Amino acid sequence: MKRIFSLALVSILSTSCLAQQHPGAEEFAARAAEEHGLDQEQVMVLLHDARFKQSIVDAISRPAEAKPWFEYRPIFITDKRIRGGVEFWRDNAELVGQAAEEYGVDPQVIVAIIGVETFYGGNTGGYRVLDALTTLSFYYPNTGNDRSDFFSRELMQFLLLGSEENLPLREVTGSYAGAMGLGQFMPSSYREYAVDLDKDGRRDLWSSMPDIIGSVANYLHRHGWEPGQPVAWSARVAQGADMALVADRDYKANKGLAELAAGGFSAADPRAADGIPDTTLATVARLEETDGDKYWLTFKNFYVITRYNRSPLYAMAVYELSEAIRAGYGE
Ligand SMILES: [Ca+2]
Repeated sequence: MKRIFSLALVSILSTSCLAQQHPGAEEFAARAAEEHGLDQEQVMVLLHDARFKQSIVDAISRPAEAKPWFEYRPIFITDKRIRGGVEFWRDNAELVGQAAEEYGVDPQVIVAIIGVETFYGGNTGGYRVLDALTTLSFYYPNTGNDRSDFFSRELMQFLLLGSEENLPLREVTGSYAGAMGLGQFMPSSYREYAVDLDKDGRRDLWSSMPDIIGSVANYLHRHGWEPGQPVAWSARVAQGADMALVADRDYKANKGLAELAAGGFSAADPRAADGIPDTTLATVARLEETDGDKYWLTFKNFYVITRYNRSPLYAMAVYELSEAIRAGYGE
């Protein structure tokens, strides 16, 4: 009886000691073992090496996407980023062309995503991914939108990715949210969508340009990109337009252009609609300019960009940058 009691006591002490390290870490490690067959002890040892970072908590508390469009746009649509995109495309013309062809994606959009995400590799993030995902799994700040479950799942995916890709989990760096490489793939996306385009047996999103470009193209392809189809049109809004047609959180293109026109939203430049059937599906996005709201008809391709990042500001920045790069490249 005495022995059982003391064993139980030791167990409680060790649990509370580890729990102080990272609250929930032990339960997480148990789940890693139970659901994914990972070694529970090894997971605990790894999590012991993870550091809580206040700077990560601060960063997730003030995302760029909380800004209005007129403040968000100038961060990404700059001459420097447009020129950088044209240069990146020229430097990697063959690969970009090959990936666009192979995955059925418009080349300028592949380039623009890498431009918005990391300035063509100039800034892939200096946080240890292990610290980022641990901090956001176990210490998610009270922002009214608790995403700790999401990050906890990504932390699990990160561990699985480590064994699959032979990644040094204590060294890999990325964004404050744990996104990795030139295309800023979260671990789950890395596992699901990254490709080994140079066929060297590894998916390397930091230093293999074929893998990087191919993976972004594959991501767009797998989410339903329609090559050569429209992304977004500036909209003309009729008097008394039906504001219930304006999308809020979900930008799925789910109404025909004719139906949207009947509701008061049509292409500001009618030439944009040349050759596009009025049954083509779209929705309406609203973006805040300095002089008031501006409306856009957005298509399936716009929705696909929101699969990369949910924010319509992000999707519009990628689209505008892609068009400017295309003009600069002379396509
Ligand atoms: Ca490779």
